[in-house]
Formats: sequence, C-alpha cells, structure tokens
Amino acid sequence: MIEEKNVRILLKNRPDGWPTEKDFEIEVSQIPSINEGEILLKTMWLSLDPYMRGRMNDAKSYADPVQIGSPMVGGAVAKVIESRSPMYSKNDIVEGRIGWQKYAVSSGIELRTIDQSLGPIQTSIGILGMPGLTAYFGFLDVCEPRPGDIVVVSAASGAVGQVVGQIAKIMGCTVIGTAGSDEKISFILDELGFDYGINYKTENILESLDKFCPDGIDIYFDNVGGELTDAVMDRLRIGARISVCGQISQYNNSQLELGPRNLGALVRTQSKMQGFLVHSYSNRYQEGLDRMSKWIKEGKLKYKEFIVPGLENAPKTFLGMLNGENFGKTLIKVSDD
Ligand code: NAP
Ligand code: FER
Repeated sequence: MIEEKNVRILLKNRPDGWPTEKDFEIEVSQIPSINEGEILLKTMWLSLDPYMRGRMNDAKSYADPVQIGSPMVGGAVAKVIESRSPMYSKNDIVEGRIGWQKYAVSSGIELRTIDQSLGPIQTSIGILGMPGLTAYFGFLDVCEPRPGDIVVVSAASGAVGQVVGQIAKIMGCTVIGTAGSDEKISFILDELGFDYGINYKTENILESLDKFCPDGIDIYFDNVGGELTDAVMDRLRIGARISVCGQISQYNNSQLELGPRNLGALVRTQSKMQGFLVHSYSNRYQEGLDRMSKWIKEGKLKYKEFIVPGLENAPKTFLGMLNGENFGKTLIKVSDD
C-alpha cells in the first residue's frame, strides 16, 4: 500500500508582473499530527481567486502577504478527519482559510461548519461563499438597483460577475455583460439570461455600448478596471452608481496603468463610485446566503464551475483563472473525502 503524504503548494518567488508556475513549489511531506485543542483537516475543495495574486506581493494591503516558503492562502472546504477539539467532531465538513494544502492542522477558530442543506459543499466557497456574497452585497448594497436600470458588469462569466448579472435580472434591470470569448458571451446570454454581451477582446466597446444602451448606463459593477472601465465611464447616465469590486486588468502590471482619468464623468453625471470589501458585510452574510440559496432552489440563480482535479494543478489553474482561460468559478477538487 502506498503511504498517503501531505502535499502543500508554497510561494517560492514574488513575481514581478505575470506569475509563472516557477513561482510556486510543490512540497510533499508527512501528514502532520495534532495537539490537544486542534483538528486535522483533509481538504476536499480549494477555491482559486484573483485576490491571491495580491498576496504574492510584498505590499501593504488589507491583508498580509504570503511569506516566501509558506503555503499559498486560500478558502477551502475540508473534512475533519481527527479532532482533539470540543468544537468539531470527526467527519464534520468545514469551510475557511485553509490554504493550498491537502492536510492542515487548525485550531478551528476561523472555520465555519457548512450547512449542507443549502447546496453542494463546494458552493460554500463559490456562489454561497466569498464570491457570491461579494456579488450580492457589492451589487445590492453599493449599486442600489431599481427596476429598469441599465446595468453593465465586467468579467461577466466569472465567479462574481455571473452572480451579479443574474441578481440584476431578478431585480428587473437590463443587463449587459462583458467577457473575453464568444463562448462566454453565448453562455451569459443563453444560459444566464443577460440581455446583451460584449466580447471586449474583439469588439469596439464604445460602439457596442452605444448599440445596446444608447441612453447610457445606470450601474457599472467593475471587476476589471483599465480600458474597459474607461469606456463605460464615458457612457454614464445622470445619477449612476459604480461599484468598484476589483481591477483584475491591473493585478499583473508592475506599474499601474494610467487611464484617461475620466473622473469628470462623475461630476457631469453626479454619479457615485464606491469601492468595497466583502468582509465588511460579514454581519449580514446569513441574509445573503438565505436569499441566494432560495433563488438557486427556485431556479432563478444558476452557477457555472470550472473544476480541475488535483492540488498539484493549482498553480497552472490559478494562472488560467487570471488570464481568462478558465470559464466559471475556478475550483480545485483536492480529494473525494
Ligand atoms: P473570475 O471572474 O472568476 O476570474 C477572473 C476573470 O477576469 C478572468 O477569467 C478573465 O475573464 C477576466 N479578466 C482577466 N484579465 C482581464 C482584463 N485585462 N480585462 C478584462 N477582464 C479580465 O474572478 P472573480 O473571482 O469573479 O473576481 C472578479 C473580480 O472581483 C476580481 O477583480 C476580484 O479581485 C474581485 N473581487 C473583489 C472582492 C471584494 O471584496 N472587493 C471579493 C472577491 C472578488 P475574461 O475571459 O472575461 O477576460
Ligand atoms: C475578503 C475581502 C476581499 C476576501 C477576499 C477579498 C478572501 C477579495 C478582494 C479582491 O479580490 O479584490 O475578505 O477574503
């Protein structure tokens, strides 16, 4: 019988610009043992998200960088396989910041037990977890949608964007999504019910916006920044609301791109632009989970996952999420139990 080992993915180098697989190290080691008060976790699902690129930098941010030689950070779903803690029992399924590792020791403090009645367990790090809650609060709270509003959402087929567009439809808005391939555009139109889609890689964005929303835009949910955002800013309506969720077009730039500085558009249209972080809504997460799980059960909210088996595939799958190769919420299936 082959003895089971631990696998951890460590940060090896801090990338300057686009990361490569060489910036990560796959370490095989003994499965750790636990002390009194601790639990041993076996990871089942790992979420790969854009914010992880920021943690590879040695930069001051809202969260500390990953140290060289330490496992990459990441939200994961795991099974408790041994417990010496009164808080958890063997076989509990939990979610939390477990990192890119197959086995992990935890005090259990920052974990939550998953409510398995809400959906498949991996949704707790997807639509019913951090990305879904980002969409829910970043759209409903920051953008204050009204029926009939014209909404643009960028990275529209991704983990956050696909949820934003569907919630906008539930709220009675007209929704335009942007994405980087015709296949992704067909998906948001045909499967998710968006009204219009723009392939930002092949279309002239301003011309397409003028075609689909000749009277302008009420809400922009910005996942990407850069030239796409410059174009949308040029077509705002009076009283528009812009939720700045992320700026993925900038995450691999060594130097921040300077745009056309179109903030005059905010003055002319008396619009509101607001950045936000999902964790600032943590005291309201239950509200978001209850409403979204109800919409899923009613068939009003769908989700597309991009699943790759094997923790050793995390580095290249992470790069595929950043560069748009992946399609849907990116997940690594680490183990079956
Ligand atoms: P995702 O959309 O599943 O994956 C990222 C996608 O971004 C890529 O697949 C790619 O799709 C698109 N993209 C990459 N480079 C681009 C570029 N230069 N221009 C336009 N699109 C580009 O990721 P996610 O998890 O849903 O995250 C979306 C955004 O939300 C990110 O900016 C993330 O940092 C942010 N976020 C913020 C919070 C918060 O609390 N504020 C929380 C979670 C996530 P295409 O094929 O369409 O290019
Ligand atoms: C969080 C707040 C924000 C978090 C992730 C983000 C993992 C992501 C931010 C971004 O991608 O810009 O608590 O938890």
